Amino acid sequence: MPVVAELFYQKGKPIDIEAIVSHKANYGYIVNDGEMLDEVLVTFFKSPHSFTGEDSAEISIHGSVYIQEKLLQVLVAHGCRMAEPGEFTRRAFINRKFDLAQAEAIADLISSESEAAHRVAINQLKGGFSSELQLLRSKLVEMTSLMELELDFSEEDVEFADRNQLKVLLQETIDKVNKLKDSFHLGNAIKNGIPVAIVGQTNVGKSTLLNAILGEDRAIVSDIAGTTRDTIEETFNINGTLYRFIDTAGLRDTDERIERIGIERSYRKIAEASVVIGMLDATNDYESMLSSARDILDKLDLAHQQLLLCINKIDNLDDHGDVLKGRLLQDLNDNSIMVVCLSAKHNLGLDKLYNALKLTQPLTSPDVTLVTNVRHYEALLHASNSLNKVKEKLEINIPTDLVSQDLRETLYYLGSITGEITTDEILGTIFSRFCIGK
Ligand SMILES: Nc1nc2c(ncn2[C@@H]2O[C@H](COP(=O)(O)OP(=O)(O)OP(=O)(O)O)[C@@H](O)[C@H]2O)c(=O)[nH]1
Ligand SMILES: [Mg+2]
Repeated sequence: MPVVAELFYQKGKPIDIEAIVSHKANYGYIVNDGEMLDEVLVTFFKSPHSFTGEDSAEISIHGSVYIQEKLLQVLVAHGCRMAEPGEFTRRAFINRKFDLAQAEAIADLISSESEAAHRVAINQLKGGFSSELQLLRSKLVEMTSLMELELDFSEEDVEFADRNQLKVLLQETIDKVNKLKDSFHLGNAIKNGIPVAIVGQTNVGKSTLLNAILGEDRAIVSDIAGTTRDTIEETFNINGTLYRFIDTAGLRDTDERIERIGIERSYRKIAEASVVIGMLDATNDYESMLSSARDILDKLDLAHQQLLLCINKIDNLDDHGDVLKGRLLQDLNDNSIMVVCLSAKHNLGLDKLYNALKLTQPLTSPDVTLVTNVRHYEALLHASNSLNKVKEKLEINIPTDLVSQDLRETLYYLGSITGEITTDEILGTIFSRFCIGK
């Protein structure tokens, strides 16, 4: 702030630092060595009412690259330095403007690519996740302190913590931690795109579909069976939800070594996907379509994955695939499977595919806390393990001091999410991922 005040002139003289009013845009000039550099607006933010909690100043200048560079030079010559990546947010965290999970939400907010990812980041920024963790921690602290009090009186053999009450509280905490931990699957999908694998036999039109969705010629399409060898992944935002579409090598028996590696990858992608688009070719005979659908179905874990069958190339049929769809649904006899008829090549029926995709996703309300950060997920995983150890030990009446050690461990992991317990190294890794100026 003093450096800016020194360079900032109003009505021919430097601004009086004592007279600065916080949060007010001031019109004037930047003057260096008696020369005017630009006409500017400067806003001062006095501590503690600023983003970082420290005194700060923002200068609005004209958009010339020359002015930007010159101003930076002048500021540096007067004792300023460039901020490190994430330094503003790091300072704000250190000055307790928000906790670590909220600081990380800022990075997520900046990089959010869809409405859903944005919503999750905003919720985390507002402190939704943090307050849930806070609640868990305070319950655990209460439990731990009761147990540790017992230790002080261990010779007298008293139990301050009612064991049954403790067990109930413990189960509640385990359930809550597990719920948060399990939300990572969806949270991560929302942040990085819900993985949708496009699979099926060769030449059914998988790559054509990927291109149709993206609206560009991303994957090579040809009538030669086995065109796609490696998987191709692209994210695409459909109606506010980010999907990660994965085009895969067509499934068939082959002696070709490279193609076989590609097919193995296809199977891996099927296993990783939340949604599997099983492509079928309407110009193939019905029996081979049905057996292909069954083959794909066999590879899925329907408790965690959704199958969406696409009957492609309906431009070759008079009824747009209605009869085929009816027969398939009847023969597969599984009402969790959706069937859509389309022509990827002629852009027919894509809207039906998008509607079906939307139905594959569990609805999330804005209030539901989703874990989207790998670091948080790992901490919750550790916390869950320690809590399970506490539970086992309580059940077999292991001495209090050993149980409370596991509780302390749980507190440590939960605290590491919000930054109550952190090391410089952890902070360094987190903030180095931010861009400069954030
Ligand atoms: N008539 C018609 N032809 C299509 C349609 N979709 C794809 N094709 C054609 O089918 C052939 C195979 O398409 P691809 O997209 O390469 O098929 P693929 O499933 O990716 O094949 P592999 O990569 O070999 O597994 C190409 O000649 C496409 O033009 C469609 O909706 N209608
Ligand atoms: Mg292909």
